[in-house]
Amino acid sequence: MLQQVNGHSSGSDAQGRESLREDLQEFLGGEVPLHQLDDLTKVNPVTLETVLRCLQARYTADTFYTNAGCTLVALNPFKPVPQLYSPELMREYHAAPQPQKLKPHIFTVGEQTYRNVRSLIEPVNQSIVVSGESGAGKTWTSRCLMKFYAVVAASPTSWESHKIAERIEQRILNSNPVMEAFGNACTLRNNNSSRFGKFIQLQLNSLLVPRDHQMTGAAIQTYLLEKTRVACQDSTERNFHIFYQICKGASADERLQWHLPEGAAFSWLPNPERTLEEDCFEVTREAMLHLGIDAPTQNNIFQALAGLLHLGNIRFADSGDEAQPCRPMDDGAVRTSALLLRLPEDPLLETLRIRTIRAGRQQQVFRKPCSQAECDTRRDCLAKLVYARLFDWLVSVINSSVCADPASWTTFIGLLDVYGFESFPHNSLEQLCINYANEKLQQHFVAHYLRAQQEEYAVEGLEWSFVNYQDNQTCLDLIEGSPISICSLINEECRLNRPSSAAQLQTRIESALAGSPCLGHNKLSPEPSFVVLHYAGSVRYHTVGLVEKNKDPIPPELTRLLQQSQDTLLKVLFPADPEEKSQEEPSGQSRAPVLTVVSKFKASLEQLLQVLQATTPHYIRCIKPNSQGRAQALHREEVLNQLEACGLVETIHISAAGFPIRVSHRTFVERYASLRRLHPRAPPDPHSPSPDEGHSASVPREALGS
Ligand code: AD9
Ligand code: MG
Repeated sequence: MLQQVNGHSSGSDAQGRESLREDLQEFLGGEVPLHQLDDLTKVNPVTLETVLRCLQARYTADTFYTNAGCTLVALNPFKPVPQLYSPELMREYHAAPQPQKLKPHIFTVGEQTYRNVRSLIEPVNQSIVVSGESGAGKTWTSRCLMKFYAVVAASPTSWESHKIAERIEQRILNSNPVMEAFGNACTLRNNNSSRFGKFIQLQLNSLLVPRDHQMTGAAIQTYLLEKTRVACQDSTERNFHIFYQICKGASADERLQWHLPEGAAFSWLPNPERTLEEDCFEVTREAMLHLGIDAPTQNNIFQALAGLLHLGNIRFADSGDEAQPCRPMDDGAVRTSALLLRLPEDPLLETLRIRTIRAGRQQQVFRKPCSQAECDTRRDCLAKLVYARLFDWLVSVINSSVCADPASWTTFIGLLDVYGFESFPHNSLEQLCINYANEKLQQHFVAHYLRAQQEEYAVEGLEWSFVNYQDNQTCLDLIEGSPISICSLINEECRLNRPSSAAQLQTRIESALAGSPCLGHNKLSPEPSFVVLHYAGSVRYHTVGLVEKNKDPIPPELTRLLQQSQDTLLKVLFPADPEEKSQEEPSGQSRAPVLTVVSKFKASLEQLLQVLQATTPHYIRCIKPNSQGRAQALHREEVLNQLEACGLVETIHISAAGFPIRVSHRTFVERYASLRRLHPRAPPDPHSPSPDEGHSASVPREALGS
């Protein structure tokens, strides 16, 4: 008999006895202690208050997962609970005849999706949408699920040997530390906050061993990295982890080579004294190595990153004469960054300080010295450009290392882990995009589950009293709708390319969208801003710099400069232009940006949703018990807000009253037609309607037993 783990009895016999005891207790009218209620559909009555009390009782009893009908609620323990994620427990869920009868766990969801893709009845690609606000535990959850599949979907002989780094499962797992080092950072909400969205398709193959799918590869798609963080961090936050890792973990030789002496101060490296678990350079290096990024290439990457840190130390002073370029305040920083990025020093300085413009009929070239602020912007832009290309390149290298040949996989399980809803004292385009993505996912849930299920019952003529839910379509209309929305107004400002102040943008948004109930009132803010009432709370977005960020202009001289680098990595990231196009910036106002940040983001979200819609979705709702990240502390108000925002009570109502199993009529007939031979058909009831092809066979919860 295996150990008792956090209320997880390990044998299915024990589980069965427990469940029988609960049923008996219920039947006899006895109260089941709240912390033992595994499914929130059993809470009576289902209200925000009772659901919260149940979750609170379970949290106090160190029980972190609870079913809520079609979703799983995951409370963040904010402390290590290793026994909850052990390979033994993974195998127990995998081997259980009915994993849903075991204690609620992310492994139940993992196992269910795994069984669904193997199903002979209706094998469909699956997806697991992990949602929740920043710091709620999404990345942790998807990491654990990946480990789960690496264990259960590995080839049977490899269970003992799955530590071998060359194994595909291990390589897929290695993508996590690398992507988190380069794409995560410490924010006010989470020490390891994802600053990019990720959708990973775990590719499975049933060709080798039918009905026993094995993981043969993975494909990773990322969404909008918050690249501004490279050059601009809030004083209480940090840059991407990798910068701290190289500064803290470099060897003495590397320090010399990368010009990173112990204790060196970098303006783009705030709060270096904070030591986080994520500052582990060795883990990143090791994982990169296993993904095929060899030591010289790694060295190249880290040297370029050190170059960016020195670039950030370049400060400019106004020359006092408009015709003269600004002066660098520290020649050393220019020299070192040029050295590390293997760029020619003078052209680097010139590119940062002087704009070249082609204008007039003859397309004459003008050289215009930049103001101090413009020099800073160009310096920041250079760093963002390098970092974003490096990140994309890393993702493509990882993909080429883990992606399976199309012929070697048949189905996939998709794991979605995007940046969670966030609201800071200062919010800009990054938060608008992040919260927009969360609205889209909430809408996917609402459309897929809350609305579609009820509409289907109505079509099928089932007795059903409609459950009201909060539809966030109005908020999405405000953000992305047509013809006028926040996105369209910001895009229009970019297209018109006219000088307009932050205050004007605020006025335009507030007057053009005044009718939307999701646009809040902006009375108290001294700074130009607008307020959006999101499903998860209201957020004030500051309009200063919003249009410029959306344009994300890259002066062509910067790209040209980087193409001159002698560095092997930068040569790959910035290959020389085959056809030397216009070398200079076109005369200022004439050219509008082709695609704005918001437009690109919107298109990538649409694509993601199309993929999700073609799968059977499963939902895990991560809940953050308190905003300080403390163990054993559940703050009622904070949790209530999250429960309310995600419509959990409505979900429970619909799940409790609804039908847990739905199979299309055609599949049902195909699957069970043979039973007719055993039970000859009864004469048809003249009063009952004949089943239609397109209809589904729904099985009531009571008919399924417990
Ligand atoms: V963000 O939207 O990327 O800012 P996430 O991804 O929702 O956010 P994350 O998974 O990073 O949050 O979790 C935040 C922290 O909570 C982790 O760094 C862990 O310290 C902690 N955590 C989360 N889940 C667990 C868990 N199941 N067990 C222990 C956990 N600690
Ligand atoms: Mg995350």
